[in-house]
Amino acid sequence: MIQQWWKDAKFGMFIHWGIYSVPAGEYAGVKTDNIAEWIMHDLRIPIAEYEKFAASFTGEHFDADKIVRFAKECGMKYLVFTAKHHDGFAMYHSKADAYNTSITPYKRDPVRELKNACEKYGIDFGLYYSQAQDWHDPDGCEDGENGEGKDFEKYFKNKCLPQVKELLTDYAPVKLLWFDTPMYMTAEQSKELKDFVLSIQPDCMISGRIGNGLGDYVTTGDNFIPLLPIGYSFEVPATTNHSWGYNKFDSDWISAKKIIRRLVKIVARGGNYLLNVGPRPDGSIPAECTEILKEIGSFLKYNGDSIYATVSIPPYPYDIDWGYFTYKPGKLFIHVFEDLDRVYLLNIHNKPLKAYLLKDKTPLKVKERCTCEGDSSWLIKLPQNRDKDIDRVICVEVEGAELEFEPIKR
Ligand code: FHN
Repeated sequence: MIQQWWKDAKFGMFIHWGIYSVPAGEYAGVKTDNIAEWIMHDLRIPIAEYEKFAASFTGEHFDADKIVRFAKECGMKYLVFTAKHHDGFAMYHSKADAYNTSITPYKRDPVRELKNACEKYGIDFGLYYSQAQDWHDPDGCEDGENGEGKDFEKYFKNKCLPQVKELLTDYAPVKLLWFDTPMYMTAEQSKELKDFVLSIQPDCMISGRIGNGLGDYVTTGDNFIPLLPIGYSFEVPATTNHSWGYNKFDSDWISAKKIIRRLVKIVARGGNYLLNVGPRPDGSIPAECTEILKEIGSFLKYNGDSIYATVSIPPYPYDIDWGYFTYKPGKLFIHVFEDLDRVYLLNIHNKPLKAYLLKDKTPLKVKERCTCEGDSSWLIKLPQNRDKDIDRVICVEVEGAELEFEPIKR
């Protein structure tokens, strides 16, 4: 069931870390043109060859405490870590399958360390688990294969369920299990998995990609933002460059400006933003990525009230091209992306009581007027954007618990 912590959180950190970070986008002199964590599949690396990457997975700079503290400083409220990705390698000390971090020089258990750090810093802890695709298990699914000669039930019963059980019992409480790529799973199998999770941890939330419509919320396509509020809670999993796992060739980072504006857009439409980082095999996060996250953190430090615990609102009936609205009972936040000197709005039904720039409480005046056409209007003059803010957030305290837009009159 959807939980209030997740509804309020809005912004989380996704971490894709696994032995795919060793080839980091290149194997035997060939670069992959797809996301780096898919290299085994895309370059058809034989299992025995791929297993060798474990020997170079050193993790000496992986510092769970530092990562979680950093996520908190950057305004992220929850964290989802890849406990097992499609390559089948468990990023924790699994008793159900020996193919896990204990066989690396790194040896440690990042799931345990991240869970402890999340507890320490008050970050809600979630785990990613690839429940259908497993390229290491002879019976796991693989994209593009027709499953001939495979016994999915065998993999499901012997690896997937036992590992899910371990994660939910040894690292409890897991607040969110982030399943992915359900592939050919039947409705019965998705249901069995869901019931199994809930029998161990009734409060655990389940991502949309458990398959067959059984998730607690909609997981959108990677990096895809719904155009309008969709009437369901949703989460947009998204990259900071083009890959999830570390790719040494991918330097096309998305700017903090774009990410902040995407966050606002997603939240305005009622969703959560789960933003990825992909550590190197030594556990360090590329500096370009941490710089982006820091900038987002600075924005959220002063403007977080316009993001966290906001609620879904009906779409504003006019197409405004300079920003977005977010809302929580009694407060309308107007996000201004351009250097406007005034904001002029029609058809907001609620009475404005008080207005100010959210970041420093500079008071603003809302001039109310009924237009000659009979529409209600607000005019809010803005000071110069001296700090070149990416998003100037106006908070208008309004009467009424619900935000109401008047329909466009005939
Ligand atoms: O195949 C995976 C991919 O590697 C990555 O984990 C993303 C994250 O949403 N999920 C799948 C593709 O949608």
